[in-house]
Amino acid sequence: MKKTSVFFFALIMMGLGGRLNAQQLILDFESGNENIELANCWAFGALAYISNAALTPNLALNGGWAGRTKPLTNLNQNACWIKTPWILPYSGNITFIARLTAVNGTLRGIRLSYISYNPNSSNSSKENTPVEFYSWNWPSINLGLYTITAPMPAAIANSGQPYKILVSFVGTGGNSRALVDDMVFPGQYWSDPSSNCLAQSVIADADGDGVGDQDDEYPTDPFRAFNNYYPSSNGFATLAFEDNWPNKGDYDFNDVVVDYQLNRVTNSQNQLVEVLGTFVLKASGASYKNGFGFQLNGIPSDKVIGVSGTNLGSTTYISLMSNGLEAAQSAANVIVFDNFTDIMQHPGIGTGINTDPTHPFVPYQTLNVTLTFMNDGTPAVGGPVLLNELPISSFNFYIIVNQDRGREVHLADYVPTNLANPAYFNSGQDDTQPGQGKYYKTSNNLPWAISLLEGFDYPIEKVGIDKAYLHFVEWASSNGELYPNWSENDEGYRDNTKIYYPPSAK
Ligand SMILES: [Ca+2]
Ligand SMILES: [Ca+2]
Ligand SMILES: [Ca+2]
Ligand SMILES: [Ca+2]
Repeated sequence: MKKTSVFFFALIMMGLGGRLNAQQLILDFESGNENIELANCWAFGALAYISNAALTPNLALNGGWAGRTKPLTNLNQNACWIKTPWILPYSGNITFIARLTAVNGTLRGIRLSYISYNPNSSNSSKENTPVEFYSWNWPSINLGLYTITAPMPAAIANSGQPYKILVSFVGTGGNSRALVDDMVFPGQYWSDPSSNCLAQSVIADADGDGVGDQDDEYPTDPFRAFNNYYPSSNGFATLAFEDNWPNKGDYDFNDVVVDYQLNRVTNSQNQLVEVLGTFVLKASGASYKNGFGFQLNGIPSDKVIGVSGTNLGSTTYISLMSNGLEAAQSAANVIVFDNFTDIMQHPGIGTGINTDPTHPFVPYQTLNVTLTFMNDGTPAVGGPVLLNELPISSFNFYIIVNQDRGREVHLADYVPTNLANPAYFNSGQDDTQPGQGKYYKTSNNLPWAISLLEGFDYPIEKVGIDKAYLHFVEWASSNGELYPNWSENDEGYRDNTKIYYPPSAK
């Protein structure tokens, strides 16, 4: 076994053209056996390996072996030739050395052509017709050693597409042959010896970011590759808050209702480029002026370049840093809006917006918020953030009640920010117990905020959620084990007379 492995390793290393490095293919004939090169997709027409020992001493080229054509008796480029394997050509010079075997003949020359790959060809080699790009003739019929230098054509260099290079030897008159050695081709080996020497598959990648066009959701943008939507590319989740915290109050969960969709845009290295947050303001059954935002748990503020699209009207209770994040916070905090009623106007009757079916419906308003993590490939001063460092669970949403910055209301068991006022904890019905990881829950584990994946038909004004949703308390107090579908419209789950349905849903 071991011997076989070593043999195949040697075969591969030598067979890819005698020697191989990442930048070029080399054919120096030193294997002494053309079958080795043939097995690795080189091809030869009327040309054989010949050892220096078999040549008269003044004809020897470099090393122990060279290639020798048959007598060059016509101008047909398909008579005597060498053809490379499929390569991805790089820019640079094709070089080799050559000399004639005798001083006879009228004309001797070398022609170089490239052959493009056609995977759909009926021809088993999948080769298109050769295109000549270089022609050189011996200046006179002599035995001198010539170095041939031909630039890789710009049309194929660095194209990322597979080509072969065809080197043809031509002549008229006489019977001298050509000797050739030390051939160098700039490019990357791209044949597949295990598949009839066809080209390896090529994945089109127009922007060169390493993500193929088929998978790249930004195929012409090298700095972006993927969208990562929550809850889906065309879906919204819903946040609903009760603003009487730390008291249960009317517990109607309609004091701030916001639909949201997040898109964490990443590049080919799974680094966050930006977070696009779409927030649809739907209802605020509140007399308070409530704000809304979120903390990125575990993400320091210096990892964010900037924030745009927020609505921070005229109030002054929020202080921002130059990057648009809230000041005096150790983790990144985005205040999306500081006063709901600046954005959706109260209809002029009753206490709330879109929570009383007898009052006028106020059209929803949408805020598109962008958090920028990288600008044209450059991260913020704090360095890049990987997608898995910002799971959806690290979005820590909260409201700020009535412009009292310290009075934050978060989802159950989400931590307060640095600016929360600890005096509120364990007052009213709040039973926050940091030592147990318990936050924003009553002693009975009831929350003050919920996030629902598939939307939420919230209660009408001042009707407790437990009266509208008949299994809410069992669900919440069991930490979600009982009635996981409590919010669905199943028989016996809701009292529809206590739920607000917007006019379009009626
Ligand atoms: Ca790409
Ligand atoms: Ca891209
Ligand atoms: Ca309420
Ligand atoms: Ca309310």
